[in-house]
Amino acid sequence: MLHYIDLKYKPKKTELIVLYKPKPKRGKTLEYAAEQLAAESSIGTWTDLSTMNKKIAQTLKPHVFKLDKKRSLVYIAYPIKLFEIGNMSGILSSVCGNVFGMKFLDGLRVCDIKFPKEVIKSFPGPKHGIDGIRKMFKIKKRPFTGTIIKPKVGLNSKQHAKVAYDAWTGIDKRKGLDIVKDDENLTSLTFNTFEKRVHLTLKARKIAEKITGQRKMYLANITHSNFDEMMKRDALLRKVGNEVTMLDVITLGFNAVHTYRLRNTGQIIHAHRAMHGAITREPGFSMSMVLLAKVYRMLGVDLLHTGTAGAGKMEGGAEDTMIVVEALNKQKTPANLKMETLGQDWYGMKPVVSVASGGLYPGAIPTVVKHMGYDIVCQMGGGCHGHPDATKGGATGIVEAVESVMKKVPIRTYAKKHDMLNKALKKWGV
Ligand code: CAP
Ligand code: MG
Repeated sequence: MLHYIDLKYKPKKTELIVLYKPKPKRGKTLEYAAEQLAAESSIGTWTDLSTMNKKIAQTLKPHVFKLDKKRSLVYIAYPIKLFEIGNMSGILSSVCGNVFGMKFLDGLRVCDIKFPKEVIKSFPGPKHGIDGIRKMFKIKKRPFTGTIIKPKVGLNSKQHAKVAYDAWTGIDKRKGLDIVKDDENLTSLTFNTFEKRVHLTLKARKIAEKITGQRKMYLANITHSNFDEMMKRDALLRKVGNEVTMLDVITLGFNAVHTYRLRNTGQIIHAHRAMHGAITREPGFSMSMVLLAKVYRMLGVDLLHTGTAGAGKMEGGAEDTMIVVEALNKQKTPANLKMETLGQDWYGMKPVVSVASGGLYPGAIPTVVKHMGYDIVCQMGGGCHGHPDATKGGATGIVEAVESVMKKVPIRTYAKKHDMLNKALKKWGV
């Protein structure tokens, strides 16, 4: 049998490094887990093989170069030749594949993968990134404001467009939001077809842009399990001049996201991560959100949902979100043992905009910005349409909350002279 543990081994810069956190069943050691993980994710299996030879072992064998028994961490370096570059599905089938099903494990987390330059360079990355989006929509350095039309599903196309208009223009037709987004489960429904919705919503956008003098974004959800149908919707968006498409990137799969990006239709890609919890949540068997975020940066999305630094309704505290934001918008990140990340050099790949969303309300914006910075989208559905003065009041309340942060005025002080923000704070607090 081959042995993979070599704690004297120094990983090469060209190798792909994986950080595993296994929970072996009773009676199984971390060393045993490490050997099994290394074998199953590369050239080995449960027994020795007559077809194995010295050359394969010498050139392709991964090395377990570090074991952290206290934290149950296993570090493995894989020769790059084990993988087809530019093939994310192939890479993940190796290092995040069968390993999750192995019966000696009670749990396993793939905490991070550090991708070498050759792999990073083999993926397109975001086409626009933060600077491209700011330039296209003429929005200077401040958080973008946005809403998701609510109810998630139920409004017809005309009602949808009306709510979008209210959100873009706000209470006094001056303080509206930058972004209106379809919800993740809004596709093309009998009472609200994609085509009619796009047509009417863009008509509303045109008027909203004219009266506010501001550019507005519509994030149209083209998610479909049939790629051809998705491309038809993409073609419609381009025909009518809508610049942003929204994809549910987990339910679509890596292939669809990568292929869509490579078609290079020029669209800004907003990535919604619905279903990520089935992959990222602990305990049990999971991959970290940091790892998923890195994967989607490589595949080429421009915006990605990241969590809200603990301020909203979804799982994840401030540190969990911050480490994801860092993986999305920095050029180089250091390893972080506490957060179980390996660090990454992006070799010039454009950054992705983090989207704070899920249970947010205007009073939460200072906390969100404090942890996530200015290059983000502050997005709220309930926190807009649940406002006492309806969508218009909610939109203005959100804009005023961002104003308070930008002017560095405490939000409660700012609310004293800003009615819509004041009402939002009264309803949902800070
Ligand atoms: C938010 C939202 C988004 C979540 C997804 C929702 O609405 O539209 O899908 O943000 O979570 O349906 O819950 P609310 P995440 O503002 O009304 O909560 O961003 O964590 O992926
Ligand atoms: Mg949603």
